[in-house]
Amino acid sequence: MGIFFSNLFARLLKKKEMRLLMVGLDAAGKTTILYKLKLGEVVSSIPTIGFNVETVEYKNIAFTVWDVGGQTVIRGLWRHYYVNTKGLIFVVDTSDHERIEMAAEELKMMMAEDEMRDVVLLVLANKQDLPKAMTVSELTDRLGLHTLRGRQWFVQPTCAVQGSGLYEGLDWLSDQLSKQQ
Ligand SMILES: Nc1nc2c(ncn2[C@@H]2O[C@H](COP(=O)(O)OP(=O)(O)OP(=O)(O)O)[C@@H](O)[C@H]2O)c(=O)[nH]1
Ligand SMILES: [Mg+2]
Repeated sequence: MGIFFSNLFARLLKKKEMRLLMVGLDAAGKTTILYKLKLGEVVSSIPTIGFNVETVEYKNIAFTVWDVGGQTVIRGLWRHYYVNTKGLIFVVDTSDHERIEMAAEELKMMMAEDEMRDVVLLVLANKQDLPKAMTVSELTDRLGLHTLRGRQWFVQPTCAVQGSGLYEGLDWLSDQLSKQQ
């Protein structure tokens, strides 16, 4: 997979200072994905009042990762990370039927943020290896993606533990972002 990633990131690097955000409910698979991508040292920190943030800097690409579904009071702090964000990667545990509505709600709220208006949305339909996993079309429906207006979005099935689908998803993101240049 290494060679694919180097090609992909070579393309992303053509753009100056790229910020990508990866969010999702807890246990969706974000940290697993971050490590699978092998971009560099993953730094875990808790800025100001308690929300966990993981960052990886790869040349001029900054990956920032955190959990959505936290307390409302800390949501205001997220804005700090929205600035200059080009791509949002929303990770969903497709086997978690109980919390899909919560995930949909969180996504909707983030998409409504002013700073996120032009952000390209990549949804990773993770944990596709599990027997009860929702299909892409079911997830698309549950997240209400067809109701999004004026937004580029794409749903990629993944299995983060095996690393499958990650490249394809980021490839789509990279294509969209280079079109924006
Ligand atoms: N079966 C399966 N398990 C997965 C997959 N991706 C992640 N997991 C597992 O799900 C659990 C949670 O994964 P994490 O990567 O820690 O999830 P996270 O989104 O970082 O969670 P928080 O840091 O708690 O917000 C771990 O036990 C992973 O091994 C997948 O594609 N399939
Ligand atoms: Mg994590």
